[in-house]
Amino acid sequence: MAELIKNYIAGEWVDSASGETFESYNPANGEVLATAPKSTSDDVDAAVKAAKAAYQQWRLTPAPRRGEILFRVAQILTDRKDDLARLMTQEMGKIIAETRGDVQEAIDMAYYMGGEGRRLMGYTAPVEMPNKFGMAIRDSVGVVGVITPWNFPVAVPSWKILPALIAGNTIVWKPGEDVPASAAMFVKVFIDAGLPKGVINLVTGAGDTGAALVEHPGVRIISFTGSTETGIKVYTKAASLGKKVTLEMGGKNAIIVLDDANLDLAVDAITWSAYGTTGQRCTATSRLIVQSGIKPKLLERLVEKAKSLRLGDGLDETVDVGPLVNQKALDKVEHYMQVGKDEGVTVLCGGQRATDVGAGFFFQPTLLDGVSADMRVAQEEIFGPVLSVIEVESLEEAIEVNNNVAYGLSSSIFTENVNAAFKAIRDLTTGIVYINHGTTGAEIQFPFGGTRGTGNGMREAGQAALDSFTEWKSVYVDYSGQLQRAQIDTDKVLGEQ
Ligand code: UN1
Repeated sequence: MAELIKNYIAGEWVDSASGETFESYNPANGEVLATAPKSTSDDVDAAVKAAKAAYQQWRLTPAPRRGEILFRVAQILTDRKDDLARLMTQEMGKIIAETRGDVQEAIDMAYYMGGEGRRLMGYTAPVEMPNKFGMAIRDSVGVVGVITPWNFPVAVPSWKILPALIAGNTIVWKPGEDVPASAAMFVKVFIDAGLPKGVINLVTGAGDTGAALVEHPGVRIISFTGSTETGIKVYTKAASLGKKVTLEMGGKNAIIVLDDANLDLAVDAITWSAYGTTGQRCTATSRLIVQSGIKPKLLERLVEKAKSLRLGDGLDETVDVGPLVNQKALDKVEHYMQVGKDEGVTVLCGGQRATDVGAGFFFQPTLLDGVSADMRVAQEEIFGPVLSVIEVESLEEAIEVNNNVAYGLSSSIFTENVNAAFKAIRDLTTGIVYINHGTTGAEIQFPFGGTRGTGNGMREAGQAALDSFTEWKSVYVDYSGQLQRAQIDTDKVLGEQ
């Protein structure tokens, strides 16, 4: 029977004021999994009020105490990892090994940010006047609006919620509409870890619920992960209201393979970066930029590997690739197959819906050859198991092709030549660069995010995450007990030296 999900506002599980609901489905078989509130601007308003009320106490809770709650979040997530992973696989389709990894990222982030409770480093610097002390400290901001997608139902929200909490902010979270049950189970972890009422609030719904959050005057920061199209709308609206925004949006990530690459390593990395999570990661590899000498051998191995992948329900531990998330995602991938054919590409394998694995939204792992760098299949985000092969002659050409897209999240190069590797590190213009590793698998202690259409210059994870959720407060303490005015104000030093 479908689970009944509720919003979580001011420490209570509640229905939408409108009483309206929507359903989430298992993309592997079409079964209804959960019914959740279709939240209105009234629900968002109630959640923001609760978060505002809770903020006054939470910001004054010593950060090490806040950190202890985050450590408990990590422990409870560890205990519930498998239950949560199973629910996530049922709700959005990726295989159980990947949903376990998704929860593990949240565990890692909870420990990392819990530790920040005893750091949250600011700095001191010398000041111009005698008997005066200066320091810069990180301050909390207020209510943070968190808007997240369905492809990482726990990891991506954790990258936003955990640093926001350790910094002393409170949260209103609107999760992806495909994953309300996973979101509710994640919120339960915070409740059981002892987070005070109102510090985290959940409102489920679709785009209009997110829009109400962006527009609400009580929300000071918006942290958004999703499509570039929606992200830019969020940015525009939030900017007009003077809000701080962190955006993580699309990708068109490439792996470059030079002639001297280790073929076995490259084949494995390309397969999992392109077809893992059914290609539905913002870090997924969707372009293979390959030097002509190694191309025939590499493609032969990749086709063999792609054909050997087992599609099916992600709860089956022997399955390699789950379904796409919903009908819309399937329609988009099918549309791009037509675009590719019209552009004259050759389908080396896959290219269509997989109908032999039940009624789910399965699509065959697909390899497209004969792609030129400016074709739409090489430029636009498809968000499915589709890899476009672009042939190049040199490292320089490979780097130019890599950089010449509207996105800039992740890139990778396979080479045994240290000079080529370091030139790539210098010249690839993405936020993340891998050497002899696929484009996925970022760790939480380093900044995560991208250039160009992928982001707005902010980063998640690592120390950089704190910049999204804090404001700097510069503090000057004059302990001279004397009349003295700063040089900058008067252009001459007054008072006793
Ligand atoms: C995403 O696709 O939105 O680097 C996040 C990775 C994962 C996170 C991906 N750690 O692939």
